[in-house]
Parts: sequence; C-alpha cells; structure tokens
Amino acid sequence: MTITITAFEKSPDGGKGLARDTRVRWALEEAGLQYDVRYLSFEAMKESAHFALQPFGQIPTYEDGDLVLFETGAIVLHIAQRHVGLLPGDADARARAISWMFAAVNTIEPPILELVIARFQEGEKPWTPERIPLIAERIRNPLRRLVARLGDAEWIDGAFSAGDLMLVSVLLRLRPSGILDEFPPLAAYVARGEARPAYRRAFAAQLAVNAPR
Ligand code: GTB
Repeated sequence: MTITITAFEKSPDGGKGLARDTRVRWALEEAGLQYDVRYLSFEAMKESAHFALQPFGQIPTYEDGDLVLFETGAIVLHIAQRHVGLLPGDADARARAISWMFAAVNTIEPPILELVIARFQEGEKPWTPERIPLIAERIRNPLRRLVARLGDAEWIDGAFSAGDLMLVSVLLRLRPSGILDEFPPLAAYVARGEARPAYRRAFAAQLAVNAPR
C-alpha cells in the first residue's frame, strides 16, 4: 500500500518549503518511504471529500490503507514510531524527543503563526504596527531558551530525531521575518537540518511543483 499525502496544488510560498507538507515529506524521506502526493486547489480543500480526511479543510493529510491522519505533529510522530531513524531506541530518550516535537508545535510555533497572520492578513489594521513588536518578543523569548539548551550541540538531544525535524521545520518559517538570523546558533541549526539529504529531497520535491514558471 502506497502512502499518499496531500499538498497545495500551488503553494503561496512559491516553493520555499514553508507549507507544512514539507515536514511530512521530510519525515517520509528520513524513514526511506515512498509516497504519492495528491495536490489540492483551495476549493478542493473545502469540499466534503477533503473534510472527511481533514476536519478543518487543510493540508497535509496522510493516508496509508485504511489509516487517515491529519495534523503534521501526529503524522510525523506516526512515521517516527513505525520506522527507524527518527526516534531513539531508549524509552526515555524517545519520550524526550517527543517532548521536543510538542515544544515545536505548542510553544515555538504559535507566536510565529501570529506574526504571519499579523503581517499578511491583518497588515492594514490600525493596531498592527504596535502589535508586531509585541509578537516578535513573544517569538524571541523561547528562542533565547532554545539557544541556551542547544549550546554547542549538533542536535537538541543526542542524535538527530523527529524533535529536531519539527523544531527545524518550525524555525525555518522565521527566516523571511529576519528573526531567525538574530539567533546565529539557531540559524546554523536550521542550516544543518536543511543540509540533510532527506530534507533536500523533500524540498526538491515540493519545489518541483511550486517553483514559479
Ligand atoms: N495544525 C495543522 C497541521 O500542523 O497540520 C495546520 C495545517 C495548516 O495550517 N495547513 C495550511 C492550510 O491548509 C497549509 S500549511 N491552509 C489553508 C487553509 O487553512 O485554508 C501553512 C502555510 C501556508 C502557506 C505558507 N506560505 O505560503 O508561506 C506557509 C505555511
């Protein structure tokens, strides 16, 4: 049975790898799994056939036989739990790697998402110029702690894991704002993630369908 994921027919980022199918592609590549992609228009994402797979009408989804999953954190965790390469064998180290996955989507990503919304969906609102520095500070606070925790290590807790995959995937969304470059150790951490062959294959696959022509 071939795994099928969904992705934007045309990602608004033009292939910069910022849409969330990239992190799922990356996990699949790290695990050495083949997959197909069903590309969806914005209209198709809001049709009942897609709501049946993703209750909020979003991408990505993951289908493997009768199993249908949504939420990138859950999809990456599913892949990581069933295949070698993304979670340590030691039970405690595995639990810690999963903590970092949750930290990525639950602590680090929410203010990043707020910034994207403030800049691109609420850019014309009168309060936005005052709000953006407040959001930026809410982004920087956990990043300062992340720098302290990472120290000189290559990855966040021992060998590369799904925790790093999710952290890097979330942090790279900060690049367009310039905030990532305010934290050189994190910029280098993201670059290490992006240099992995599996990430490069995932990035190239999404670029192939999204690059401006
Ligand atoms: N919590 C869910 C998950 O992690 O799976 C969130 C999924 C989600 O936000 N999906 C977005 C989506 O389907 C695409 S990835 N949006 C359409 C909609 O909600 O109607 C978010 C995204 C979109 C575009 C860019 N970009 O162009 O830079 C970056 C990230």
